[in-house]
Amino acid sequence: MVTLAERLLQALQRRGATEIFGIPGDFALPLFREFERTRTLPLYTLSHEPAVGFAADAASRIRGGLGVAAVTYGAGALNVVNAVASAYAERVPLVVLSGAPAAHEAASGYLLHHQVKSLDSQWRVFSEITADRARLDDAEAAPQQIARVLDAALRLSRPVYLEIPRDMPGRACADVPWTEAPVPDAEALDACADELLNRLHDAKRPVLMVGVEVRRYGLEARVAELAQRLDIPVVTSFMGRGLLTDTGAPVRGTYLGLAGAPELSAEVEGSDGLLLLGVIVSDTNFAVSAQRIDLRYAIQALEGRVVMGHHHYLDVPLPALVDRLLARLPGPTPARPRRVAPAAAATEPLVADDAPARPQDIATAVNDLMREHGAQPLASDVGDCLFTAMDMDPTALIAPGYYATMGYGVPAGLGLQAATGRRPIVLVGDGAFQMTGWELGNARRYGWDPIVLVFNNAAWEMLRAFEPRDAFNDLGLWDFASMAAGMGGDGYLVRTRAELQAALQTAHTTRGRFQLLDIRLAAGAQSPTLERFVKAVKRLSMPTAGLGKRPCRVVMNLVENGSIHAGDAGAQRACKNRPPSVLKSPTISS
Ligand code: S1T
Ligand code: MG
Repeated sequence: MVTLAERLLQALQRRGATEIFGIPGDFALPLFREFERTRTLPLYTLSHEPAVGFAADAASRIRGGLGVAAVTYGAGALNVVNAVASAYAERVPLVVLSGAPAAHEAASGYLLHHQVKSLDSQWRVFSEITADRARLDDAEAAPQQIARVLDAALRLSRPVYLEIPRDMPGRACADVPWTEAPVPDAEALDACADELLNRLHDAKRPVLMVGVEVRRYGLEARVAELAQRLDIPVVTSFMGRGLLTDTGAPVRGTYLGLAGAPELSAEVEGSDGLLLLGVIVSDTNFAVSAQRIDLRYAIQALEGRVVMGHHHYLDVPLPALVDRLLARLPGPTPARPRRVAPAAAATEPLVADDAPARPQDIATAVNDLMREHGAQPLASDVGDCLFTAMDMDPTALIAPGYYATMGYGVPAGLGLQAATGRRPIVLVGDGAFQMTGWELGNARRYGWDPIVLVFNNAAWEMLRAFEPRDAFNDLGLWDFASMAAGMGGDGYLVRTRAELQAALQTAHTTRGRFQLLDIRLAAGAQSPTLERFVKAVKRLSMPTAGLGKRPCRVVMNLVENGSIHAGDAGAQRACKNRPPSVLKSPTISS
């Protein structure tokens, strides 16, 4: 007899899952017992459910396919909600398996432990943060339900939820069918591909920007080839940083608006044919633009739709679109050789002296390490560590760049190593480490040995940067270096650049134990990218009410001294009778 749990595990494995992260509870014990009996997928238990969700998310992001988080009903499942919400926002096919009361318990008439307002409360919470759901309370219906829900996760690249009453895992169950994705309309696909290529052909300054869907649908190699054949400038979105790294595609860099390289930002914002391929149109990707990008003239291919001007093509899966475009484009000819990826910006090696370590020194030290020993995957938390990652050489990077939840970095590093066997470098601030850094205590029993760089500035610096006067963003100094040994790793107290270089070299050569560099940063020390980001956000948030009625000369001064920026609607109104060139924002230098 093959049990329902075994069928579920086989179906997960067929759809790319390579492990399960979880924390059991009495409502989930029969399910976890089946995990252990069948050994279809390795089970990694962690210490707190947010980390279970983040690790499963990271496993999916780095290798493709489904990530799997298994939790108990109520206290466990509701603890993982933030990680699932992050996966929803960032398009990650994460599968949540939750234990639940057995049929006879649900019918007992008692209020059950772990229950909230009603037995369905949890189901309703997850209906808001998942693309599909099923309660596996009927072994006959279970195979179809499992197939429908898991295939929705992959097709939509979103989290899904399976609730498994504890009297069900051991029930006999038939095999889970494999459902083929619906075939899109060929004629509509052709019309869409033709119009898209015509628009790019007619544009004087076309640009290709790639985003997270390119990785979620496993398209990096094909999109790299498309970039070659289109022969136009290629950039990544902020969230898409690290995409196409291993493909040799000629990616020029990451678009960061006013917080990034001015010439790259100008090329993107000045494009009259901006192709957004799998790019989430979010504030973190576009809000700090000097020149507001008029998306009406962009070509947006996202969530199975393509929008060009007023034309909407509604059923265009990204893989099918990319294949249609490739079929229409001849490969590079000898006359037009393939573009090569620009070499990473040559940064001078770290000066290993007694100067205090700064965020940009961490970027330089990591670049030195990767240039000497090869690229390493990065798992980054939210905070200045993620802005600092923008100055690291392009390499595989996983981070919640849009939903922007803290606590992701360390569990994501563990999930990355569990799923791929590759040793990650984890970038995490002291505030985020306080949330989930303790999961490192689980590394030893699974043989994981990430290198963890703690940006220890004793503050929620990203918030303090906007309101330096507030005391509530100061955290006091925690001695993380001393805590490492108690969790089974090695800790290094790093204050200077010489200590940073030495500790990173030692960490690199030490395997089998996690390595934690507690890098003490001066109060207020910020990466150049965060500095530019803060300046840009402050400039964009300047109150400009009534500006349209001010004399253009006055407005030009405000724009020239950086108080407001050229794209502001009020500024444009004030100078509507003057040539557009009179309003020119100064480029921001750090
Ligand atoms: N809680 C959670 C779970 N996620 C968040 N993003 C926040 C709160 C708000 C928040 C930020 S950035 C930030 C907070 C509290 C400070 C991060 O501090 P730390 O990890 O020490 O990094 P750094 O000092 O480099 O800033 C987001 C942007 O709203
Ligand atoms: Mg901090």
